[in-house]
Amino acid sequence: MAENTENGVREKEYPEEIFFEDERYRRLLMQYRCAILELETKFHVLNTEFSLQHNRNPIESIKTRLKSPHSIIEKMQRRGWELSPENIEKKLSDVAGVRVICSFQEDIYSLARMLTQQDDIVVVEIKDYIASPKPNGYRSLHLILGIPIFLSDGKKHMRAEVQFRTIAMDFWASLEHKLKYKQNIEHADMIAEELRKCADTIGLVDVRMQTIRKMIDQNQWYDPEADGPAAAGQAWRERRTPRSGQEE
Ligand code: 0O2
Repeated sequence: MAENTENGVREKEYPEEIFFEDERYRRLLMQYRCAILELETKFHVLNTEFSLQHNRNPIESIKTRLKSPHSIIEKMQRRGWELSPENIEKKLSDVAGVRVICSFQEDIYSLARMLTQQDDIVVVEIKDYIASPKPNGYRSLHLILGIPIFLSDGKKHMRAEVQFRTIAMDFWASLEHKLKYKQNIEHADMIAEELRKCADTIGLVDVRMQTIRKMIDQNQWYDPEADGPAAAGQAWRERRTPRSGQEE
């Protein structure tokens, strides 16, 4: 879009406006909003049923976000993709995002399994950064899903990203996010290394806390030092369904 200035006409882009002015972009964002609503409802239903069966809530909190027009444009430009509603749908998996925070890793996998077994959900991709943390220590289970939304003119599948984290992993990720986006930070390498060490500690503590909960639930003593916290973690990983195991 051209902008008039005292010096004449200067070219200035206002690409974000297209998301508010162009009906096709407005409709697309509305559809992603609907996908978020569908997912949120599914998680509330799962949480309600689980809490009746197990007498506790697996979900501590749910955060949702629709990627901003600015971030959509920035990502499309960065990847060299032409901006169009069709391309956004085809190329981006994270316009609709839902983050589910749980107390225990085991609950993350239970919820992921219960969700992905629903027959209207399409599993596009699973990235298990809990089993295989990123080199910086980042831990989280990411699912890219196709979610049906039901509109006046029919059904449509929208892609959405679900991130599952424990409370501790979420705490870590929010601090690490600050490091990533803060400019000119001194001792960045040393801070990154300290963060990575904290991520490892958090991973171990998450598993130990889970073992303690099991001891309380089952009224049984299990010596964490005997097999180590890693063994406790391994046990629940092996119990995972073939479906999620195969897709990693
Ligand atoms: P925001 O603002 O949270 O949306 P892609 O999604 O294809 O661009 P990638 O790396 O293949 O890239 O996807 P991945 O690994 O699934 O990560 C996507 C999102 O996970 C990120 O979205 C973050 O939310 C989160 N994430 C991934 N790695 C890290 C990490 O090392 N630290 C933190 N704090 N978060 C991470 P965005 O788009 O970066 O940001």
